[in-house]
Amino acid sequence: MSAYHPLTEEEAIDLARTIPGHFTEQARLSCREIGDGNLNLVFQVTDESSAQSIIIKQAVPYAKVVGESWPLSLNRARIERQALEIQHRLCPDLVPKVYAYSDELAYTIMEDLSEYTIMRKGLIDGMSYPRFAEHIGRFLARTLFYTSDLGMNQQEKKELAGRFVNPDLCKITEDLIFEDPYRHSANNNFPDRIADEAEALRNDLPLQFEVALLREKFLTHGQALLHGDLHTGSVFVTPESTKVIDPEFAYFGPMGFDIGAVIGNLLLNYAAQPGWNGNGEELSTRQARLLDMAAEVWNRFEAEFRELWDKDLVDEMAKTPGYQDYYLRQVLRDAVGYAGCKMIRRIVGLAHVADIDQIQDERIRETAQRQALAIGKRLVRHHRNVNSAEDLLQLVYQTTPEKEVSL
Ligand code: SR1
Ligand code: MG
Repeated sequence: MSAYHPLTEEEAIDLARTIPGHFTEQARLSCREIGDGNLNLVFQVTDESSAQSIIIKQAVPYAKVVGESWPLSLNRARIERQALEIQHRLCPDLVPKVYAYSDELAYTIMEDLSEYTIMRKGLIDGMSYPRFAEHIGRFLARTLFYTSDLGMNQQEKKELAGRFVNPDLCKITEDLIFEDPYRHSANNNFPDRIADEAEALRNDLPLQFEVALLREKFLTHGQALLHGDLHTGSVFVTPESTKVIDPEFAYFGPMGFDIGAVIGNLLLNYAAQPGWNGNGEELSTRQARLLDMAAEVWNRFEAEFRELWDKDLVDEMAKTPGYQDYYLRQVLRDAVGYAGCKMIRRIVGLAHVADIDQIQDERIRETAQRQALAIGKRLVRHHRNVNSAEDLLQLVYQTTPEKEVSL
């Protein structure tokens, strides 16, 4: 019989004491369950005198956001832990360290990041993160390159991919991102005020054609080990430092999916900013900063990825002239398409974002929802024609009438 059960706070404290080099035997430890995500329990165990703390993250056998009617495999805790270990090996300064784990109890004990802020919250508050694009560009380039057929032994890659078969979590993405928003679905969640937008999505066959192409790539294109859910709630930041957490959706998929997740979430915050700042000048500054950041994420990723390719390529055929440019152009186009899909799902699908939903004024919130949908749809529609980060920005400008520019 399985020993699995949800941990109590007392058990979490007992576990924390077993981690070597953290707490003295006399330490007075306290524990809080701080999980506010959709899927897991998160215990923070703190030594009251030294304020040292660690995190114990435990999966529950269902989607917390919905309840026990939506069962989910506990295997995702093992997948998340192994993804964290790989990502930490490739980017030690950008990923929390794993101290211990139990696959049976589906928990991972890891470094606490209590001095950091969840990026989504920081962006809502108008904070600036000048190092973020450089950090996430490096995270994306290194994790995607070194787990792809370009950067790792191709037989070993197939073995590794076998350990990251993640059907339950992929199914969430396949349904919530690539299907529900375009159908009548009990999972969907949007206010009556934008029911016209949801209806338009259901009737927009050219848009659905583009989504079908992106969905097919998500289903079949095992290009590299993805984080799988790289939104701004999966990133802890300070102005100087960045840490990527929560890779439980990890699987081998198209690189553009991770890059698009980052860009789409920056653009969701861009669309939401009028709800967080009425001051015209400050609003323009924040929005310009977000657009610069979105473009820089791609530019930093691309520059670093090209460097790794030139230095550490293992695939002889990939040295063929022109192939690197072609490959990266496809990744950019995928990223733009996935960014758009991610924006659309956060407005009409099951799981939303605080950037938009917590805007107090109903009319400003509605405008932000419509703006996010307009950007998302435009990115999806035109993703196959994009050739640069500048083209991505042009698509965003085209959804703002006074900034209309032709692509
Ligand atoms: C049922 S889980 C809903 C969403 O939360 C996660 O963060 C993923 O984005 C997922 O789609
Ligand atoms: Mg998560």
